[in-house]
Amino acid sequence: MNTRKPTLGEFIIENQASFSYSSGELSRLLNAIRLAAKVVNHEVNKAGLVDLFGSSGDVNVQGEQQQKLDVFANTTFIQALKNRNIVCGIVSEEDDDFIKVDCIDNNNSSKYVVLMDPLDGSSNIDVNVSVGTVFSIYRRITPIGSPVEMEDFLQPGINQVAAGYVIYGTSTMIVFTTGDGVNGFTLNPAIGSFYLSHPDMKFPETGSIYSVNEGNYTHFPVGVKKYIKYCQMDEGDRPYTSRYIGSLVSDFHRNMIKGGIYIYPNSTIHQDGKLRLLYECNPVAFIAEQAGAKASNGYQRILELKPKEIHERVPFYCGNTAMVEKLESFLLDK
Ligand code: AHM
Ligand code: MG
Repeated sequence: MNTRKPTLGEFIIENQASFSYSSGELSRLLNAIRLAAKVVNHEVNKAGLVDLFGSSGDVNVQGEQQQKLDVFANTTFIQALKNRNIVCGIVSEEDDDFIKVDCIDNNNSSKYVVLMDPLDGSSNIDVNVSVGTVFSIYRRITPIGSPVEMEDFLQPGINQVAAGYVIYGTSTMIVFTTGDGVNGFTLNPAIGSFYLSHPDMKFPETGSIYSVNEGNYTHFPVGVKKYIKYCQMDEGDRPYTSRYIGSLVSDFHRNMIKGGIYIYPNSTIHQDGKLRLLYECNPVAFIAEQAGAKASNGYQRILELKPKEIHERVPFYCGNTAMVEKLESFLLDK
């Protein structure tokens, strides 16, 4: 029996026929992300040695300090996508406006746009804690061959063709979905290839981890405060365990494997929540649903929200369905 695990490259080729609207372009796009992930991984791993920790001195569109690795990851992913002429537009957390990609070589025939957070959880970089890349892929709405427009990016999450994340952790993984389940690939650094290590990932039936920045507790809506107290109650399978890394990708990834809920509410300090709908919440929500879980803004399904602008923020509750629904019930019961 052949028990060798397929590489990500082999998996993409083998499954190309099952991708929606398959023409090989999505496969090439995923391959570009795979390549950029390897380059960023290499840099993340040696960051402490080559003075990449710390701030670059610039401030991004959200008014946050950009870290050197943020800038490096942003440039790397954008170049990997641009150089291969496989996307017509890109939105990045690090850039104010969307990027129009001119694909002269193939007559501007690309049909995909990519939205991404090139290095999420970057405040964790300096302290050697896991960070991630999050990406979301859509088919454009405007005609192929014309420059992309804002409407190509402001699509609800249900239109996503593929989404995923890279986690630069104790090992480096790419986890993604094309709407046909979730698969995780682990990098073998000695060989430089990603291997299918986590096929058909599913949230466990039940969860007992809640992940939230409790330092902001007093600023949370009453319903969220009540839910946190519920998690801490000594009753039935509770108290739940509290685990919070402060890196969405890492917190979500752990909860998908162990069972739990990720909570980032609106609050008196973050009126609309902190996480970005288009390139943080939507891709994670797509993966969560494909893995049998739920993602909500407290009242509505994340994937059905109609975005108004590219850097829009939204409250985010994501994880085991029963846990998310319990939290929603506390929000409704003021
Ligand atoms: P970033 O995109 O600036 O890195 O911020 C997003 C991160 C998420 O990964 C993480 O879950 C959250 O911000 C942590 O925020 P806080 O420090 O307020 O708990
Ligand atoms: Mg981010």
